[in-house]
Amino acid sequence: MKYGVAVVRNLVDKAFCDEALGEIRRVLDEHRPLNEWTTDKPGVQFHAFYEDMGRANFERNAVLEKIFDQPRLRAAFEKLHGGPGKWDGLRNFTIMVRPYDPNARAALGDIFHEDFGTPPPATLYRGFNAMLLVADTEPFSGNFMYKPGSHIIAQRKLIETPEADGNDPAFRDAVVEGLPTCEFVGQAGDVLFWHHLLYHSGNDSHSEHRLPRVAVVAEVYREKWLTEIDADRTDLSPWERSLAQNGSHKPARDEARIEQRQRARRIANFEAEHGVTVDDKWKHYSDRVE
Ligand SMILES: O=C(O)CCC(=O)C(=O)O
Repeated sequence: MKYGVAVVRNLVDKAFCDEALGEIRRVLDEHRPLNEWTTDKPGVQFHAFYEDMGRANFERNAVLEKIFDQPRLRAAFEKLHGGPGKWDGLRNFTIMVRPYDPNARAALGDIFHEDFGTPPPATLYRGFNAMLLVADTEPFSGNFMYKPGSHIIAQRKLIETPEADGNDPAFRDAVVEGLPTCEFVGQAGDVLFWHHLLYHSGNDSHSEHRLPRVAVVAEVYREKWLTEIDADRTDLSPWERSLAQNGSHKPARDEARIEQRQRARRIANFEAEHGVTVDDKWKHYSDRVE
């Protein structure tokens, strides 16, 4: 809540991490020891798989999707969203690999961003992300870095200036100024959860033992957009509470609108390109608000 991030160690069994790593090797066609991976081969890899057809990508992966079946991780998703049935269970995720870069320095980076995509970012939105490490890392393995507390400052600034671009350098610099930089170093099975307005980045991979960062990042979203937060309620879920750090708030603009338009455009392009009809469910997926 206060930091916009939570790290839970050993949340996912090693057996699944090994299976996921094997599948990532297969997807990347990269079977050498991890410390031989470089930015040339397999290269920095961000490979998304979406059940949600509104993302205009129908690639799925049955092995990696099982991240959503890991019992303790699933229980954490439910707890953060306030109980079973609140989170919609969509299997959207991304493989994120940062292998050793011989030309980089072992250092924390200094450029951070929020992930909302098309500006302006939503002040409330519909969920958060979770990064599972499937292999051990060490400092500067190409790790996730973040500015703790940046989500609160960013939300406050967005409440004051609702049309702002969160990744505009002036906006971004004012958010992260003075905040320390933290790095997610961990072992296979460790998970980091992050708020949608947390400023973050990945460092260049240049660690002592040339260990790459190999992770699967799950989207933990709900279908319905949050349109109001009442900070006085005592039954807010931890996720909702993380959005109430600036007090009660009701955005004046329809924060789902941009996603609805993008969804319609992507699906229309996808249908034209592939000669298929996408199920109506995905066409109206972002229409639901509460
Ligand atoms: O590679 C990383 O850890 C950073 C990931 C990132 O910047 C993102 O998910 O937007």
